[in-house]
Amino acid sequence: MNFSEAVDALLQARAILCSCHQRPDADALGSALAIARALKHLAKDASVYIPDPLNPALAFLPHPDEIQRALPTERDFDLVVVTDTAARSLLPEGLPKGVPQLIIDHHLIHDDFGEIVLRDTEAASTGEIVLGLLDRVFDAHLEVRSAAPAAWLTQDIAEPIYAAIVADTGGFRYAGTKPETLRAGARLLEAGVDPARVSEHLFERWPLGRFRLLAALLDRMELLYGGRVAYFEVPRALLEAKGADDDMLDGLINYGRMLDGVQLAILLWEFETGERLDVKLSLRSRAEIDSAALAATLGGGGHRYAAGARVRGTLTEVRARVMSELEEVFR
Ligand SMILES: [Mn+2]
Repeated sequence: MNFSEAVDALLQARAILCSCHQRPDADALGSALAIARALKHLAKDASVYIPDPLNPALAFLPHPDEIQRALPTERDFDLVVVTDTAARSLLPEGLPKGVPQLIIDHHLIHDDFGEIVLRDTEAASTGEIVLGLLDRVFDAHLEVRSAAPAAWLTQDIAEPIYAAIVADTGGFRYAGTKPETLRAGARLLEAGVDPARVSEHLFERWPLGRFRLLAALLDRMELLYGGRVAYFEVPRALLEAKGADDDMLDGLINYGRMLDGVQLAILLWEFETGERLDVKLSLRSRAEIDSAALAATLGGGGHRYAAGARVRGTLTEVRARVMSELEEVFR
């Protein structure tokens, strides 16, 4: 992976807008927050722009008040940094036009978009790439200006990066967790991160609606192909009945993959887009099943063991499409 273009772009830009994909998760948001904070340490004018409502579970990350929901129209940006985003269609609304974009990402399947692309499909998280990038930015900066702070990795930069890594590796458990991942984790703890605080916020502070939703989900699980596929379907009415929202569904699909013998877990849910209901597809796999390839047949993408898509159509229509793709894989 060649960092130099990204390093140059960050060092040369004066006003930088940091953003990430719609409905940000900890990896996307943590990465964007860390970059913005680090750039401020370099006396850059850095802003974080996230127009979507924030998942309350991520509000513990440092400086949530710095996240802007609307773009200041009078500002001119030299660079837009977009983290953890594989497709142009996942970009947030309202990014400034005509400004070069630096994309930092680790997804296997992706659109070719952005003027500068820093992509490592081997990285377990975007956060890990960001840590390597910021090291190089500060190294390069030190070469030109001796007054730069030597210890750039302060606690408020380390914590969002740690949250990004922990979330995307399921707490250093998933495939993709490498020696470097754990070394990065150790370094972030040395920088002052409290690991119990981060994992408590990410994994253990469920709203009641999420518990009720999980119970309903497990109750409705269908096992297909002799128990190799766990299938979940969530109509909008179910979310509403349980007092849950889309954010609370995040990660619940993992329960399908926990069942012994399951190679692929599938979750379909009705997603409100504003003007209509679309269907979101979430996939988790193990062993020889390639989630990203399966999601790609429905216009989505992701990683080998975790992928998704957003599909236009009714739940019944999308289910039929998914079932016929499954036939190809499992028959
Ligand atoms: Mn990610």
